[in-house]
Amino acid sequence: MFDLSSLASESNLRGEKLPLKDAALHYYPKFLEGVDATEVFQQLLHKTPWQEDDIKVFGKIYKQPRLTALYGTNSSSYTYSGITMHPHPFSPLLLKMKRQIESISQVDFNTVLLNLYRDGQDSNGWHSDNEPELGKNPVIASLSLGAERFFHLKHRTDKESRFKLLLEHGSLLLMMGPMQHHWLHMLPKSNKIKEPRINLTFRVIK
Ligand SMILES: O=C(O)CCC(=O)C(=O)O
Repeated sequence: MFDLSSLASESNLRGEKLPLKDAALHYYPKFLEGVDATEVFQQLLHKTPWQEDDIKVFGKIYKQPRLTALYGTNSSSYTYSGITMHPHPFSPLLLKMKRQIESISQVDFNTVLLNLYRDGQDSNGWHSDNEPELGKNPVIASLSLGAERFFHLKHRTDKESRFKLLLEHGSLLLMMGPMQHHWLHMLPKSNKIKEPRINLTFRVIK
């Protein structure tokens, strides 16, 4: 097991509040730095039991354009976009990251959803994390590893309010407040990206 000690340094905890109305969004570009981020990425890439699910779009069945895995501190399942996932028990590495993220967010997470975007052809369509089991105004902590990808946001009712953020290797994005109620987010395809990216979203499933 390697050491995530760089997390303790102050520079890693320096974040910025992003100027979004009807939301609280904080970005920590160097939450995991250099070697640590790369080692965590490699371990997750090779040791995670990735699953490939089918999704139904307008009555037709497609492969979901990414691989996923769910981990939980209890056995509560999580259902989104018609897919019900059953959690694996947290690994020591995921538990360590959960604790470090909790020290910033002050929220005790019980679930983490991992997404593997194998290359730029994998993506995540417009949605918000507003499933009933997440409760009102959920705090969602999103850790990015591997290839940098753009994260797009659009307000549900104010069509002028759009935002785009480059999620860097080792960065942490905290989504809080009424954000999931007012905003949709997505990760578009990109022909330029040939490398994989892993995203972890820590959540509280009630
Ligand atoms: O990959 C990302 O950064 C976004 C993931 C996401 O939106 C989700 O898992 O709900």
